[in-house]
Amino acid sequence: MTNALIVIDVQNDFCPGGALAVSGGDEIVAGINARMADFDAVILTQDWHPAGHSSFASSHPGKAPMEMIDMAYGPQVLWPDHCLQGSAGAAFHDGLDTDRADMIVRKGYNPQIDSYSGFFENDQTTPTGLHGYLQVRGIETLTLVGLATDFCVNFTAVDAAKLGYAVTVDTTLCRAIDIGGSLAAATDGMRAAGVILEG
Ligand code: VGL
Ligand code: ZN
Repeated sequence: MTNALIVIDVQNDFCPGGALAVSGGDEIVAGINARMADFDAVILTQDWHPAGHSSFASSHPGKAPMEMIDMAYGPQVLWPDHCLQGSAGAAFHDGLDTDRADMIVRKGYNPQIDSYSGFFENDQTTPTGLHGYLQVRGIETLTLVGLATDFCVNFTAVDAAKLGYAVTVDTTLCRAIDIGGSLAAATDGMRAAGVILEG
């Protein structure tokens, strides 16, 4: 069986000093690099938003970061502006071994729809192409690491399990945003979907 390491959004904006910094986000980089050799394939995801993206609080007058809004596809957390296409904040953390990656999947480029998952945008319908890529390579077993545990790692893991992959999340190589109980909810949701939480 062919396996892949999926490295979620290890980008400057999610690391300390970044626009949407995740506490300890940079602590996982060395450990992720060290695990890359254990896999047949390494795939990176990269959050990649145009200016004025609908997930930014700045796009909604009177709204502040971390408030909720109802989008056409359901409730959405509003974020500070982050991971602007081509910006330093959207670049991978300098220490990440990006040379080892076979594939980089960008997501969140649709101005109207956020995309936490590496597989589908938040409408749960629009595909990124990752599933097709994994299928044609015969990859059936996935290990997920990266940022943030309760958003992009969670959504990617649950989608992957629904698509029929055997999914493990190495929680020692993830860090969470954890707003309003989001980490506990994500942990329950991943377990319920059949995701193995390691660490
Ligand atoms: C993420 C919030 C907004 C993530 C991305 O990578 O978990 N979270 N965009
Ligand atoms: Zn984002």
